[in-house]
Amino acid sequence: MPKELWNDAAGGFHPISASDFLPRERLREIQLRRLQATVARVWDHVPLMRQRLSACELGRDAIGRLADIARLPFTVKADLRDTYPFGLFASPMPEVVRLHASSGTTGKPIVVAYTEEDVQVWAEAMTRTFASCGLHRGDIVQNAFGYGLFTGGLGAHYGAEGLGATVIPVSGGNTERQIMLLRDFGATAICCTPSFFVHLAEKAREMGIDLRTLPLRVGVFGAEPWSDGMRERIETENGIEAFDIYGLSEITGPGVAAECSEHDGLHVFEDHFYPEIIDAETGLPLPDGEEGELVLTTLSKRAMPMIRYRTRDITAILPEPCACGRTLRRIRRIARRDDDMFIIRGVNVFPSQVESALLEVEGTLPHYQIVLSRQAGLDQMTVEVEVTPEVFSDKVRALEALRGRIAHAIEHTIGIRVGLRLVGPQSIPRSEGKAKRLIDRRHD
Ligand code: DLL
Repeated sequence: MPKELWNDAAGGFHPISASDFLPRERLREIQLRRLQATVARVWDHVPLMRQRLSACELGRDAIGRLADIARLPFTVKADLRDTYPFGLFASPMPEVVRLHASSGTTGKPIVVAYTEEDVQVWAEAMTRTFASCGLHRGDIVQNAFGYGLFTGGLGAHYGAEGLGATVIPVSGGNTERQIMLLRDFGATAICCTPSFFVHLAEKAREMGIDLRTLPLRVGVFGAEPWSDGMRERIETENGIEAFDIYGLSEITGPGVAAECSEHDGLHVFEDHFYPEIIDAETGLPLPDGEEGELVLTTLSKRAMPMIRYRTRDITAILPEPCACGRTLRRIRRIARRDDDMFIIRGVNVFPSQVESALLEVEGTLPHYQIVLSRQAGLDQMTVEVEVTPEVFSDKVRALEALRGRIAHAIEHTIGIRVGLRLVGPQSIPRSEGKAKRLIDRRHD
């Protein structure tokens, strides 16, 4: 096993991580056994799923081999809303020890449930996540993911505890206090959304604190898309190594997939979550390497198993073995969701494309918003982007030159000209959790 995978400060290997290195054949046996049990469980306990399986002429024993998964019906977010709050539970309420909920953007929240075993599996997946990010016993982890109905806070909490690290359960928000704690408690790792970290780092600079001089060495970021350009800025400006972690409430919360030290895709914890990529239009499975919608099936969940859940996150499975030695397959970083896309003058645009373009240009800050509006029946897109204080106080000519460079970068990336508004530092609202990049005023 490569040296960097020994996760104990004393040079030991965290035993939980052994599941990351199983021979593929052994892993597939585990997956098959667990998938069969999961299908039997929903057949026995979830009326909607039984109905769906029957409608596809499938039964309790639908799975003979792993490939049979492609015959199972999909589950979508609307199924969770339609059965709100507890309609998809496969465990009786006395066995449910935890509920979480995700608010989403519209309407009722979706509710997810855990048995005691589910919480244990979640903790294990998050422990493996942190191990994969190079953390170990002896690390001090400032957990700035929100604690509460959001799964980020508690999920990360279990992971750090599982490793035997020291957790600072500060939760989200309260930026100045976060900075004081970072400095005074000497955190070696922080976890939060990438946008919140950018905000925190900026505030620290304002307070005259250079994060590079603190013991902080690792950032574990997730819960929203962030580009490679954003990663580069975060790493170089703050002297940390940034890792991407992925997950969603419906499947468990964070802990579905995580980067390793190679930073080349995220390993899916495939012994608990089965990934497939489908063509979002036809619903047909796509071969490894091709980009499409990620579909996940839980293999160990008891309280609320998910069969072929359509995440709407767009990625591809990277089948090649990873240099880190983990046998778990990887997914490419998730830059976008298919419901993030908007169409402007007939062109499909994702906020992440705008982010990548902006961050190529020197003088911009990683704070931006895309505003869609309608004027005289025509859709308009304006990108508001903050520029550094130096540029902002510069002469009009310098600002105009910068505007030209940004406009060119965006046009080059998305193929159309858009409105641009260069704004001074601090003009764009900061988020304490997931950043809101898109403001759609077309139907106001
Ligand atoms: O965001 C769980 C989480 C917490 C993941 C902390 C990572 C860290 P939800 O609120 O249910 O759960 O949102 C899930 O967020 O379908 C993706 O669209 C997006 N997302 C999560 N992680 C990433 C990531 C949590 N690393 C939704 N990159 C998912 C891009 C991400 N998008």
